[in-house]
Amino acid sequence: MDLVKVIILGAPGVGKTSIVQQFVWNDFSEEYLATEEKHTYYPSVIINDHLYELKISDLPAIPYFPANSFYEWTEYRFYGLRSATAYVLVFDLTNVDTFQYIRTLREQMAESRDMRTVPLLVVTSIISSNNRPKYSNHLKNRIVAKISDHGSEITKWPSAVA
Ligand SMILES: Nc1nc2c(ncn2[C@@H]2O[C@H](COP(=O)(O)OP(=O)(O)OP(=O)(O)O)[C@@H](O)[C@H]2O)c(=O)[nH]1
Ligand SMILES: [Mg+2]
Repeated sequence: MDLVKVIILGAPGVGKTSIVQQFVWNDFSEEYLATEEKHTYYPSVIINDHLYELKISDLPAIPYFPANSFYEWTEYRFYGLRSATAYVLVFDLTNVDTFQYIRTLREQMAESRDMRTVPLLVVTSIISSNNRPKYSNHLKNRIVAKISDHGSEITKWPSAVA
């Protein structure tokens, strides 16, 4: 059985834990409990008749991606940041700083390890506008264009702006 190590990253409060718990438990809580230590989930999925065991790591927001194994050991021991099979980068569509945050992380990752064969998904949430932000198509297109430039893809586009 293949073990797929997935790490969820993003600025504080963008909905990382909510996305993981929705996926693993089909559950959502409006209560905000900041993640203060690593939580690991082990769901299994069957895709094309093949069984994969996922190891999903939900981490507290990290200020930077470790440039090498020395920094990983000293700053983020046991997070497994540099050995993940895939990354999910989460940002809040209503807060452009959170997009800048994952953009910087993505650049640090690319400097730190060869990302050519490492899947990276960008996922967006809408946290701070009661789920009903007034987004112009112009802003939406700019964000999509930025993500495309970055070689990533949107996996979940909130219906409120679709
Ligand atoms: N309106 C709305 N609220 C959301 C959504 N996703 C998460 N939230 C809420 O936003 C708050 C933060 O969500 P978390 O999942 O804890 O965010 P996080 O990124 O894990 O936060 P940290 O662990 O502190 O980095 C919680 O109160 C959630 O209920 C969403 O898609 N829409
Ligand atoms: Mg969290």
